[in-house]
Amino acid sequence: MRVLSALVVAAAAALVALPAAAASRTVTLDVPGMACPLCPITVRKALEKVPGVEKAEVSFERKEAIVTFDDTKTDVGALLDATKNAGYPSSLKSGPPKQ
Ligand SMILES: [Cu+2]
Repeated sequence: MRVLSALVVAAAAALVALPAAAASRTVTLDVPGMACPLCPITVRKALEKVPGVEKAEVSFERKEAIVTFDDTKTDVGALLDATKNAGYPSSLKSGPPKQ
């Protein structure tokens, strides 16, 4: 049974290592509700809290958020929920179409 558990451990380690090779995806979200230069900080923090988000850049001037994420860990819906829950409803502006 020792050999078997070693195999299980190896398989689990391979699964953990796998997401590193996943494709990241970048989308732009329209965030029209940002009213002052501090709003983007709240939006960015909310997006960065979503597991799988690698980078979030939020522009107050352009009222948009550019988010790079691992699409095996999260999706656009989760990003939209995150900004909405932070008080800033958003919509998908550009990026590859939803699957
Ligand atoms: Cu503000």
